[in-house]
Amino acid sequence: ERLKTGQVVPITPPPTSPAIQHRLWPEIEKTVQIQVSMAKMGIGECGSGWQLFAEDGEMKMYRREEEVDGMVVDPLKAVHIVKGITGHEVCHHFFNPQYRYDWETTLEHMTVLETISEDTLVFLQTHKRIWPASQRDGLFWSHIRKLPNEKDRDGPDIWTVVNNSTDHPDYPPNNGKCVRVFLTVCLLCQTTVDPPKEGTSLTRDNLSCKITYCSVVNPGGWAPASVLRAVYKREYPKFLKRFTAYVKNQTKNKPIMF
Ligand code: 16C
Repeated sequence: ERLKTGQVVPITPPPTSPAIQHRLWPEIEKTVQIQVSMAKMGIGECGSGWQLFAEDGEMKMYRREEEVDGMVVDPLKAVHIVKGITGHEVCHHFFNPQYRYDWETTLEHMTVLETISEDTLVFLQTHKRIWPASQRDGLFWSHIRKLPNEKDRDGPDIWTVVNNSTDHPDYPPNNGKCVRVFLTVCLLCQTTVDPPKEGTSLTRDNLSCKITYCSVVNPGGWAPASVLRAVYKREYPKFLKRFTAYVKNQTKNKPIMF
């Protein structure tokens, strides 16, 4: 249809999320772009010495040993392939607070401090204490997003959740019994559909989800390096196995959420 004289044509498309009005938005946007592009890089591509430290079936976990001011801040990158679920379902269960106590075993307490929009929340979490260190808490924004599938335009969308530490005037760090950790986490999920045979309908048996989980946690204060490395070597595999099993179980008799 031809434009009429004087008709106003919008230059930019309408915003997809009301979160863009928020003071944190520029940081959220930039962090999501960086984290997603890093998560998409293969293990070999980074050229920075990822070492495999845990493996179980399709799940592989890599780390780089790094320290900042004598504190262990080893970046982690994990990849997993899970059958029967979609990337949207994985991200939905990772992002939404209503499921968190079901799968997050290190958690003592969780509060949503702010709802920026339906796709962006600010969380305060306290975690279980690891002897002999002080108990930790974390304050972070969390953002869930659907990304276009550039390699297969007709294929399912890619989904991501990015969590990144922030501050809040009412909850300053290291104010009570907890030491504040600093975290940057990216969960990136890509669904593959194996087309059903002609005349049969699509079921969960036709789905598989490639999950990439990247995390950097700075303990924020003294914690013995050996204890810390022993804890994450145990806790990260436990988390990814338990969380993905949880999503499979939650979705098994439900309609597929693409
Ligand atoms: O990404 C995950 N969960 C998200 C939603 O909760 C979110 C949370 C990240 C938590 C980051 C770790 C906070 C410190 C926890 C202290 C560990 C307690 C262990 C208790 C064991 C009885 O993004 C999944 C997170 C999976 C967590 C794995 C554990 C990582 C340990 C890293 C070392 C932290 C330093 C602790 C210093 C004493």
